[in-house]
Amino acid sequence: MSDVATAVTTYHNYIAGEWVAAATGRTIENRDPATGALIGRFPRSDASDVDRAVAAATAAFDGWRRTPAPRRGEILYRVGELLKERKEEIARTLTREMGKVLIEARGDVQEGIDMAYYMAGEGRRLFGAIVPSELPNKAAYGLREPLGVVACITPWNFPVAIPSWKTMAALIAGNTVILKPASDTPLSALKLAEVFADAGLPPGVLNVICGGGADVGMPLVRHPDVAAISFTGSNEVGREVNVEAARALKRVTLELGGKNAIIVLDDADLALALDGILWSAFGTAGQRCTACSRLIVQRGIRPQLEARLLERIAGLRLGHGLAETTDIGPLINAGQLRRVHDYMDVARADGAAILCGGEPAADGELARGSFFKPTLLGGVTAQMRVAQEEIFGPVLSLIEVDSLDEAIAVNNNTKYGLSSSIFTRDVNAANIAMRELASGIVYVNAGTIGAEIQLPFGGTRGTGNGHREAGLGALEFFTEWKAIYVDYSGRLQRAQIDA
Ligand code: UN1
Repeated sequence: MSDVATAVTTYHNYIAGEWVAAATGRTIENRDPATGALIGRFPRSDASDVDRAVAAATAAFDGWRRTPAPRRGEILYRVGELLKERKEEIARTLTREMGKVLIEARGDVQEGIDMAYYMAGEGRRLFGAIVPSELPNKAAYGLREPLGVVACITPWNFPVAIPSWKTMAALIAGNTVILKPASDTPLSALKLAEVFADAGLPPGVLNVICGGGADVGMPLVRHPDVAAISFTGSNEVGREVNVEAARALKRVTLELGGKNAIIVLDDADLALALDGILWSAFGTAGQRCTACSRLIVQRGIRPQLEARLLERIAGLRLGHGLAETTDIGPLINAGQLRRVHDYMDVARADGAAILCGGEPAADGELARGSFFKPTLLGGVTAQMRVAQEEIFGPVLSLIEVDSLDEAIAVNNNTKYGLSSSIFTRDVNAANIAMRELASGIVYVNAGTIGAEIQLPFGGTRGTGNGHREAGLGALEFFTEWKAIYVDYSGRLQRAQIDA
């Protein structure tokens, strides 16, 4: 997969329905993380491109908010249909620029399709509230209204799904949108924009600007004509976004990762638990906010579980995500590879043991990419840094506990609260866990990944700021309430006084 002979495409931003270069003409390279091959050049945009996109979205807002929501929904339905037609092609692009294996890339696009259909249906619901008035001959109801121009700032780990969650919810509610995809995965977002354009979305309603966080993200957050920001990314950047937005009283939703755990009790179905652990810890090379990075195991089952897990990990094959034989693709870039590798020193210094993996994989073809061997750390205790900090790689920490109560306490003892899971056959234990696990998502007898779009997605504590994406939670974020009173009594009726 050499890039020497192939012509390299230069891609453009999507503003006001046109494909345009960055005002400065500057570009950023995007490379395949498995091979280093050049995929294309993308605009290195800055604040002037942001101004242009915000102006386009502002100009489009009145037309879009006045478009009946069922019509908006029909466009989203067509987006779903077109994504379905182009699923394979977009999934392959996604794997090339992000690295995840093809079946997962198809799942990523499928999540966009699911969201398109779900939000298309919302076009005929967008339920408000009709309530009785305390006065006779008076109507009282609440309507959802769009916020205006909203910014969606998205990460590289779900290059189609997360932009879809955010933009589709914003659009069905009548907002116009600026999408800033991660610099590592701009092409998937531009493909999504193409689909929106082909589905008949009017110019300016969705705009996509490529570029970095400092050059594009922050100018968007600060822009006076941007009403709200939906951000998924790191905890550190999320805090900055929140502080900047607070200065202008802007609404912000943050999704900032996790330190998710699977609990395995002594009575668990071991084979099922192993499947769930493998999929959750090493799927997407551990680069999901929902990835399982802590395995909390009851003492009795620990030796057997550990031995069988090591056997299963030894069978995982690293490689290019497009190869059918690959179980684990590369990490997103060399920086992330270094970061994950550095955590091995942290683990050792804290007294954990590296039971397998623990280093980059650089045999043969793998040397060209950012591959890290699937890693199991043993002897981990709840307070160690590897049990507290989000690593975002194929690294799983095994923590032994005595009881369900201890397992729950360990699970809840991190600054994050996105997803947690328990494997047990004991219905009482499962119900106690559902009540006590302090996270936005809880699974019973399934791993920590695989949330479906019709339920709220998000977490407690450091995972975010209390909002939820997807499901109805998304509409709460992207709409504002308007309360309407219609008095048809023909006289002045004073609430609280004449009632
Ligand atoms: C993320 O990692 O940010 O539940 C999103 C899951 C996917 C979404 C993950 N449906 O793992």
